Amino acid sequence: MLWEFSYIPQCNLALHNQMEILMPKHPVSTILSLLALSAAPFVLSPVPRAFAADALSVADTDKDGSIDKAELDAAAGAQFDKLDKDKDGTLTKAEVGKRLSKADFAAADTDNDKTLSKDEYTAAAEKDFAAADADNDGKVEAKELKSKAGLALSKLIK
Ligand SMILES: [Ca+2]
Ligand SMILES: [Ca+2]
Ligand SMILES: [Ca+2]
Ligand SMILES: [Ca+2]
Repeated sequence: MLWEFSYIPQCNLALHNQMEILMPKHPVSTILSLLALSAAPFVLSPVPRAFAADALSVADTDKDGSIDKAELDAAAGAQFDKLDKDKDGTLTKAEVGKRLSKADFAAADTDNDKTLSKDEYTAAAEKDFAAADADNDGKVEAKELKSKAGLALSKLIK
């Protein structure tokens, strides 16, 4: 049985769909061990929600259930420092990884030097923040974090 799932790390969309059909037929323990084997948590659907919840728990320092502008800037700055592995004060595309698409990285790189300064990184997070703040109250709450812009924001602050 196991060999059928040995391709999970390279899982494509078709295989993913196929797996969702197959999985309920297997006992939970089997599914869990397969998940551990796969080492590819992004393949499974609950992840975006977890991402949003994590972003809130990381950024919401006053624990009021939402991220305000000050919390955003602090979280984006902290995340920038964490991502800046070589500590040169800028982020290359490699350091940013998949948190920004190529196009979004280029859009954030306003001085076009192929790296993001902390200001550029924070500005990109603020742009996502404004887009995610659907009710325009200056705060992004859990529900707003689950939107497309909210998920983009989550990737930049956690
Ligand atoms: Ca807060
Ligand atoms: Ca760097
Ligand atoms: Ca730049
Ligand atoms: Ca809001």
